[in-house]
Amino acid sequence: MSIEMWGARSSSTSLLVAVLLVAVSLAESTEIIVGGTKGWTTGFDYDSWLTSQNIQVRVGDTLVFKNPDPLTHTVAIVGDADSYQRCVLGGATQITPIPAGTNVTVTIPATLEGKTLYAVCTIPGHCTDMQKIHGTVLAALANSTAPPPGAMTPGPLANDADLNRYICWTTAILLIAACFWNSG
Ligand SMILES: [Cu+2]
Repeated sequence: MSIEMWGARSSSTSLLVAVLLVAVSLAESTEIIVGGTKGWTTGFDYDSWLTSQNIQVRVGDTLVFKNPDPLTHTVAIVGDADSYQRCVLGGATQITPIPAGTNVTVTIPATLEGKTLYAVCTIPGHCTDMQKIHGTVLAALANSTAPPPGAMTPGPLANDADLNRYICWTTAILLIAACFWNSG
């Protein structure tokens, strides 16, 4: 009886660990909708927005640029602060058009770790109308918070039902043991 019980408990613990691993791996990369409900458009101060939302941009995160307008925007990368400030877009790279009503997703590469991402719209007049965003790229969240693959990790009881079942079985076993002890 007790072997069966521990078997059952161990499989529910494994399930819990698996669920936790999935949760941790999901938490490691964040999807950031640039501008929130505003989307990626002109006349909105993205740099103030990023600061006010206290958003941290990390390697592996995805930035979603949603075009809410009936015209095409782009998202492009400029390499330095001066070009970004003055909207000098001649050296812009990775220029990706975002047709009306569509989205473009940019995944932050590891090469940007510790550097500043400068993203702009290259449609004439849009960068100078504040359609640009910049922020320092932080390292991805450490994997060390998750147990290494295959590691045996003692987990807490999955939930109250498991705890109740555990207490129930333990009590039953003790009662039966006490009966045998008394009858013997
Ligand atoms: Cu634009």
